[in-house]
Amino acid sequence: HWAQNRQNLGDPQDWLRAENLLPHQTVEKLTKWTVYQDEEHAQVVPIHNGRGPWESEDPTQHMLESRLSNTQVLMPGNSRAVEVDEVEDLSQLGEVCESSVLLNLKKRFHRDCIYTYIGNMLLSVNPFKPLSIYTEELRQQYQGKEKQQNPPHVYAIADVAFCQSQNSTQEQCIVISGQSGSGKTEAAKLIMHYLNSMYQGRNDNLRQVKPMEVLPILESFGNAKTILNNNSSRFGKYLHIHIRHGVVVGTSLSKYLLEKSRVVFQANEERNYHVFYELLAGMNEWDKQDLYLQGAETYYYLNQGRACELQGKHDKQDFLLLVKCLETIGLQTDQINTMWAILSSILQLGNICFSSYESESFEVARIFSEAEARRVGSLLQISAEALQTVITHRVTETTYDRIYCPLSVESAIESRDAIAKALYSVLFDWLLERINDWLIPTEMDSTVGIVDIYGFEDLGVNSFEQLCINFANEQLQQFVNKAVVTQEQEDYSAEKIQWYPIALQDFHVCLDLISARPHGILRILDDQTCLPQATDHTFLQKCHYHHGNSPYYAKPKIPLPVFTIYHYAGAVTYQVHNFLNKNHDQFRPEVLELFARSRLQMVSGLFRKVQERYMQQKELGARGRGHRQQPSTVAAHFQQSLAELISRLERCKTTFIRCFKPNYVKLPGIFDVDYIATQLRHAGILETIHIRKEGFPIRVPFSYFMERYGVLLPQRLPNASDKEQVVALLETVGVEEGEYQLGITKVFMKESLYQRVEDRWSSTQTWAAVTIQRNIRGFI
Ligand code: AOV
Ligand code: MG
Repeated sequence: HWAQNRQNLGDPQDWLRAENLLPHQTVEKLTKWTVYQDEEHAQVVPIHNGRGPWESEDPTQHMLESRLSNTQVLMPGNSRAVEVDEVEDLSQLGEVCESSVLLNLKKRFHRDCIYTYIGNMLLSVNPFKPLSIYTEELRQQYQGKEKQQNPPHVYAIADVAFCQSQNSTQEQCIVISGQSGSGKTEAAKLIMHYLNSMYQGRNDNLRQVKPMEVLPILESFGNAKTILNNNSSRFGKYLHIHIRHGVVVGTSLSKYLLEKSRVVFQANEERNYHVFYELLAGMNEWDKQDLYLQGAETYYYLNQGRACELQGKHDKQDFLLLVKCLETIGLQTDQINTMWAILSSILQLGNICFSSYESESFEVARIFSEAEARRVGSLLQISAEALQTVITHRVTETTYDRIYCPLSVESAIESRDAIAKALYSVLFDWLLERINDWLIPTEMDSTVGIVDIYGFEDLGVNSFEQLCINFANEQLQQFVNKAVVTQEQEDYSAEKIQWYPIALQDFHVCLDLISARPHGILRILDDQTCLPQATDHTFLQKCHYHHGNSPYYAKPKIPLPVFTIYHYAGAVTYQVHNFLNKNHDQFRPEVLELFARSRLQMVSGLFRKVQERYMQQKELGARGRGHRQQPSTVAAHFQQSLAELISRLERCKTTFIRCFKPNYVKLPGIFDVDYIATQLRHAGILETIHIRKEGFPIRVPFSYFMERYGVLLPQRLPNASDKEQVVALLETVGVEEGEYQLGITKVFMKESLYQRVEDRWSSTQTWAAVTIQRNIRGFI
């Protein structure tokens, strides 16, 4: 009310006092105000002790909140509400230091402005609450606009990538990084949603493929609760949005290393993949009986973390959605039923227990109760006896015969778990193939890629998978650091402007520690995996031997089977138990054979395919004998796929989104300064700002510059180019030496000059976000 009628109502404080809206003391404390205003709405927001009005411990603030709740709440897009000491692009900060960056991010976070730029990079702070900044209206506001025209948003990044894909032959890619739970997957979904809704084809003859419909499938099968994130991605993905003639025509996706061990083991307070709990919560009792299914707590593979229930997640509804999405991608009822049968079989396998008996002076395993194996036999239409034999025996093939060697209880448990993991991973790969079949269009002329891998993590128990995940993050961060410098260089070179780069942190020593030939940790692991007599212990000893003196490596102080690596984002201690086993992870031929003989067509088909691949690998191995070639282990495969990812990214035009997690407790409204400061350091954010700032951080195309600021030029110069007009305009505003340079298509400015231009422009506007202070009332 005051803002709309401010000329008549005088000082906002006087007005509040007169209206008796707030207690007297509160009014006294409120000395600084921000007025948000656009053509239709106005809102006065007091800034109280540097906080927004919504998250103060001061109870009077809540009264204020309820008083203000009837007014228009400001969203990015309603107007440009930037406070005097707050910037939308960190390279515009007057003084760049950790505190100024933190303060800026914090102020914005408390105003629900979670996005901030550093040049072309977007920083995003996870709000841990739904925000209304993802509306259709807002999407339209970003479509086809210059980045500077709107407040920072993930939509702007998506739109720029899309537009560039139309104007350049180079593949575009948005790389999202940040630690576990920082919001990468949510950002990827928002980008997908934006591109699909804003650039959807309207051709009724074409099958309308809605890529968003595959996301619930991917999340059910590929995400799980960890201690760091209730919906943590347990596989890396590279999404490709396919575009033809300027409209999105499909999507495809590549995956990186699924965390298989979660199928059989979960640490405390963690869960298995969502799909298991969804199935048990959502399926009707009748069907569950047919699948021999009971409550989640009864299954060893689901109850180890003691967290079967996940607060805030509606497993039952999610199951119904999952089924709908599976039908949408064209799966037949019998295929879906077979999927449930496979999942139930995995749960049955987990409940198989063993007792031991003595055979030829060895303690060997015997299956305690046959019920579970019989259920798997009936569910997957395989021989229950043969299943029991492969679980409790190792089979060796000779030219004439097969020798069955009984296993110890420990080995039988491993054998049982390996079968469960194989079933899950084969099913997961098959689903991805089906999804890709459904999504991939026949023709396209350009793509926008989105890279969303698992974030850096330090869990309660860190194992082989965490080492791979953290290694991937380290490598990706190395790529980001290099690319930030290169992109700046390119920008200056393209516009023929002289620039001397600053180097960003180089992680190659730590990367070498993990993966260099011949003694990187993963290389030692590969060598050991191929040696029959090697164990997790011999692997650890070799690591200690080769890296004991490295500053990035630490042996345990007491003799525990662990080692520590000082990653770019912190020290992580890895338990070596099962490293060799997890790295080997080959399907045993007798297991493949058993399932390939299933009378269920889908199961036999799945395993026959794996069998063929296995035979091909074996042949290749036999032919390559004598040559030193890459061992076929999980680590080797993972390193190779990462190297391919990085070299693909090197060919792309990349844009970066860096996500931050504001607190450990995953709650809204808490900005843990120390926690974010650590993440800023790890991501090299200060250096990135410096790189941008030391040069000319503001780069505006001549035409857009004139379009926006043209009003500042008293008279347009006749027959002058945009470039000449820009020079004339800048002279009018007043420039100091070295404050700007002219490129071929853009003007490059220092922040100080840009501020002067922007201030001049703002004062000419009748409606703009105007920030006022009590003592400068005369200004408005
Ligand atoms: P991640 O992908 O970075 O972690 P997510 O994208 O799964 O993290 O985000 C974690 C949770 O934070 C989500 O489930 C949401 O509850 C919340 N969240 C994230 N971004 C937003 C947003 N923009 N608005 C509202 N809530 C959000 V991992 O997959 O663990 O590395 O492996
Ligand atoms: Mg994720």
